[in-house]
Amino acid sequence: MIRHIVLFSLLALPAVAAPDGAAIYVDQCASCHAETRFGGTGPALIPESLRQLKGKKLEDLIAKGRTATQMPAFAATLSAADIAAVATYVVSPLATQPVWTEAEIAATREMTGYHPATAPTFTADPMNITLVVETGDHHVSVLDGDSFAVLDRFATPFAVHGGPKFSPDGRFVFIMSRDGWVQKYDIWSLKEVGRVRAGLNSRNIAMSADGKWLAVANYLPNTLTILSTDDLTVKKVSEIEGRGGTPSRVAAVYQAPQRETFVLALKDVPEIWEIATNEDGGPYSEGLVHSNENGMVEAVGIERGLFARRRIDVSAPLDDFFFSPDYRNLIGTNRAAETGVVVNLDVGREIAELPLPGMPHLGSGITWDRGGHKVMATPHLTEGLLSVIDMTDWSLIKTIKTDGPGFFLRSHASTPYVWADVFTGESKGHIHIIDKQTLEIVQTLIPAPGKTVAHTEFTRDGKYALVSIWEMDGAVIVYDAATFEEIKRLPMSKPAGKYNVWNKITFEDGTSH
Ligand code: DHE
Repeated sequence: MIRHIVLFSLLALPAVAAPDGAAIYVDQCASCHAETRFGGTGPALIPESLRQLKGKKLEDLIAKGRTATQMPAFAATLSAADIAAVATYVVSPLATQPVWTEAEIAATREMTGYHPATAPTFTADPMNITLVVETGDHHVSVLDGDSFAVLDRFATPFAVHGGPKFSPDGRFVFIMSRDGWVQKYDIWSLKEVGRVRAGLNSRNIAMSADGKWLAVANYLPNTLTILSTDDLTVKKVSEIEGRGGTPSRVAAVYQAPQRETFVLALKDVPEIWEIATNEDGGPYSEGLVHSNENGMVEAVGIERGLFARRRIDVSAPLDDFFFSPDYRNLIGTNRAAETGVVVNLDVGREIAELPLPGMPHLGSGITWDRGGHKVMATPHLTEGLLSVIDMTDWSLIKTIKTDGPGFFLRSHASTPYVWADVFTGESKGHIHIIDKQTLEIVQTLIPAPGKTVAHTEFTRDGKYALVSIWEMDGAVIVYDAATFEEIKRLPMSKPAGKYNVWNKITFEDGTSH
């Protein structure tokens, strides 16, 4: 009897409705992140942008806010259930592919109207400027590469990713955020020129060899945006579809300078595209080539002129790649697979396979000369090893065991060493210094035990190596590149990548793309 009464009273209780994440979002979040979730003054809140930030981690961030940003703490305003509901809502996929055409992109373009200087406004060597991307509070510091003085520190869009790209004369730099914003900055004037949102979720950018065009590889929508580097206006937005009409994300785009093309890997279809950036239609003066099922090279679907496209079929979609220094061969990996492939861009087909287990991070691969051969090395994201490959016969020369999985490699023509970081695992923060000829680790630096220490860049002359303590209260450590002696620490907010103007514009041996 009592049981029936209890059951009856429970049934009689008014049902408590589960919190509506979408409604809470509109009420509390949309003013900064936009009703569309594409972002406004705050970043986009879509799964593509949030990546691994979900569940408890995301709920904590909503409850406590994010330091050094405008993101407030919601613990006092929203219940734990409300926070969980809104966290679930923002990681849910968008119902339809978003529209982000030329018109939408053009509407975001903001030029500062600054007055460009006619000569550098500083006495430092403009070719030895190093930019430090500080991801802690979304700024870039402009360093004098000789004195290491900070000449300027400017705000960037939220979450910059990948290497900034410099104009061929080193004066301007273009920076991209994961939310698809592209910012142009004038190094001589130490002033922002403007910005535009070229995509909603973007991978990286590439500059054409003549410096006129900037390609933006997008995941969302499935497009490649081409901007004029002069004034950031949109020149072209290409929908990316494989031969069969399957839409695809662009995994990455790079400039192939000798070929005067952009080369892009498609994430969802087994194709590489090469896009001409000169008026004659790129390196196809002999006609467009393509290898058919029988391995025969044939001319097909000839497109000519600026932005003419060539499709190259590969055996599986590639999500990371690298080039030989002459840009004739592309070395690519599908991270899910255990192998890499070499695609010869001249004949337009795969010519070799490489043994590359452990998620190689080819985007940060580098090359150097060893015993008369060009070799390339790549770190692996899931295993403590570096693969060194002979680029003449594509054989694996050595697998160097490291203290843990690494992310970045750097060297310089005038140093005998490669600097490799350990990014994750128990030994994170170790920096290995590897002899380029013996391929042995000659020293391991542990500058900040227990902290993330990663990414090296050299000064123009290769005399100093700059390494990041990748923490909110981090620093850039300047080392003597010959003695490994620490020269100084420059306090920075989670410094990530560092980019020296000279090393980047001359494609210095030892730097990645
Ligand atoms: Fe990167 C470069 C892809 C995660 C920091 N990263 C690149 C490039 C690619 C790439 C294709 C080369 C672009 C260029 O410079 O033009 N990165 C990827 C991934 O696929 C991956 C593993 C997962 C993802 O979600 O994107 C990934 N990358 C990260 C990070 O988690 C890092 C450590 C922190 C962050 O900013 O997100 C990170 N990636 C970097 C940096 C570079 C980079 C600093 C530029 C390196 C350079 O020296 O040029």
